[in-house]
Amino acid sequence: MMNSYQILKEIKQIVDKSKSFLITGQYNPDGDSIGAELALYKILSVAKRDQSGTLDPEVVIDVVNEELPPHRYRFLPNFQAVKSLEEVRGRRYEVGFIVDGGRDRTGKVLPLLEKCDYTVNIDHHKSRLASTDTISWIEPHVSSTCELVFEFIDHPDWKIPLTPDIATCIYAGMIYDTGSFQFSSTSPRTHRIAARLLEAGISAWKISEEVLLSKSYAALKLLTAVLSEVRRDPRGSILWSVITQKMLEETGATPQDEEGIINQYNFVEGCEAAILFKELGKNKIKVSLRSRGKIDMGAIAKTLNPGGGGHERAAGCTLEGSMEEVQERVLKAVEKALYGS
Ligand SMILES: [Mn+2]
Repeated sequence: MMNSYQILKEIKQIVDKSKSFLITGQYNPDGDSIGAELALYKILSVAKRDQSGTLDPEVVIDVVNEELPPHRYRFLPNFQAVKSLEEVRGRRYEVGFIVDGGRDRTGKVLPLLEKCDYTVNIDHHKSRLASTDTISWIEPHVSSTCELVFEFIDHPDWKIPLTPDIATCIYAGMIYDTGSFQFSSTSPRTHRIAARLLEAGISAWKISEEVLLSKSYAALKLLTAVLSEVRRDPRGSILWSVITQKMLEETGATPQDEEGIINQYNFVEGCEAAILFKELGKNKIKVSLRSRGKIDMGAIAKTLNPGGGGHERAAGCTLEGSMEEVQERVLKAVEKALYGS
């Protein structure tokens, strides 16, 4: 595989000869995905300026996901660049960027990517290593896709000024994926980049409030309901809970309000595996999996459903079956991985 220096050089060559760009990621973008998308939007806008500093009027840069990003990310600079699929229907782009998502996770944006002349995949998910894109830049040991996107700043072919708007987007993604520099993926480089972002003049505390701390009253009610349903296996290392449609109706919570609930379990003493089962509809259950490091949840998610996946410590999949059937199947797989039977 090429090194990042060479990869960024090749991306620059493609960007230089093109005028229309699609930026996408996971069909339901999280903080890292939207942060990387908007940072890249700004990077491409700067790269496509002429010497007088104005953007070539023929240049089109659209950020599109199947679902619009959660409300909480509206504070991010250039959020207005995010378009709905409806708004870009029929458009054709020369270059498609997929950040933090992989083709298989882009949902209804995939047909737009398939029409692109070139696709560039920038990601830190191990399961994306087999990508078929024109350029594939996958570094699984890196904390976030935003941390990779930061490399555009210093590369000699790009030389993008580190303005507060780019820095804000990158910081948002980094704190989202590292849980404010708490998770094991956090490296010395993560902190060095964070220092550069702070030096660029961002309001780190404000970004933390918006991305990680603020929650709706409905989210608090949902959290309380889910926590009250917590269960633990007899051997004591697996904690799980459920989110039912009834809970969502009673609390008025939205899917965005579920973010972070599973982390409440993951760090309970003795817990090696945390699972959250969410009722999506009749016989369809979304399963979120967290590991403290003893077992590889990405591998388990893939075994349960080839469409699932993620990282060793955080993964997920969607399964068919009743809540009881799915719970039994998933618990069996996790128990087998953890205890050997
Ligand atoms: Mn990520």
